[in-house]
Amino acid sequence: MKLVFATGNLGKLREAAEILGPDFELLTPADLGITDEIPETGNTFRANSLQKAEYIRLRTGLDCFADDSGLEVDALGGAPGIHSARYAAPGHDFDANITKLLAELAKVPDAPRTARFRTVVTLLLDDGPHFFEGTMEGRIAERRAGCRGFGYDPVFIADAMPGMTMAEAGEEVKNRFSHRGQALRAMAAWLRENR
Ligand code: ITT
Repeated sequence: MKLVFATGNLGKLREAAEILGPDFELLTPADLGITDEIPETGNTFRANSLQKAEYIRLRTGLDCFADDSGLEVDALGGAPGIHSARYAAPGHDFDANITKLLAELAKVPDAPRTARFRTVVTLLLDDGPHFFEGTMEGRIAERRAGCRGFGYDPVFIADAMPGMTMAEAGEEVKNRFSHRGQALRAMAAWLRENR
C-alpha cells in the first residue's frame, strides 16, 4: 500500500519504514516536490498531527499519515512537549536541544528524571482522519551516550531497556517498544483490517 508520510524528519522516516515493513511504500512530501515547512500551529500533539496530514492531503489528494511527537519531562512540567523539535532554537538542532534539556534539569538536581516520549499518528484517508497513539516511559540520562537514532535518543533511557540510551540500543531495538512503534503498528493493523 502506498502512503505519503507527511514528515521532513529522516529519523522518523527510517523508523517508520522499518516498523511498517515491505507491505507499505512510503513517499515523502519531498518525493512529491513539496519542500515547504509544514505548519504546526496547534496546542496538542493531536492537533499538530492532524494539521500536518491535512496539509499534505490537500496538496496531493493522496492517502497519508503524520506523526507529531515529543518528549515530556516530569521535572520540567511536561516540557519540552509539543515544542520538542524547536526547544533550544528555531530549526531542528538536536544537539542544542539536548544541551538545553540537561541544563534545565541541572537546575533541579533533586527532582526525578522521569520522562516519556509521546506520539499521535494521524492517518488521513478519503473517509477522514484516524488517530493512533503511543508512549514510551523512561528517564533522562545524566549525559549523552550513543550515536544512533535521532533527537533526544542519546539521553533517553527507556524503562523497557534499562542500562543504555536509545541511541546506544539503536532503532531496531527501539522500534519494538517505542511510542512510534506502538502507534504505527496499530495503524498498520487497522489498515489490514479495514482496507
Ligand atoms: P516533522 O514534523 O517533519 O515530522 P519534526 O522533527 O518537526 O518532524 P515534531 O514536530 O513531531 O517532528 O517534533 C518531534 C521532536 O521530538 C523531534 O524533532 C525530536 O526532537 C523529538 N522526538 C520525537 N520522537 C523522538 C524519538 O523517537 N527519539 C528522539 N527524539 C524524538
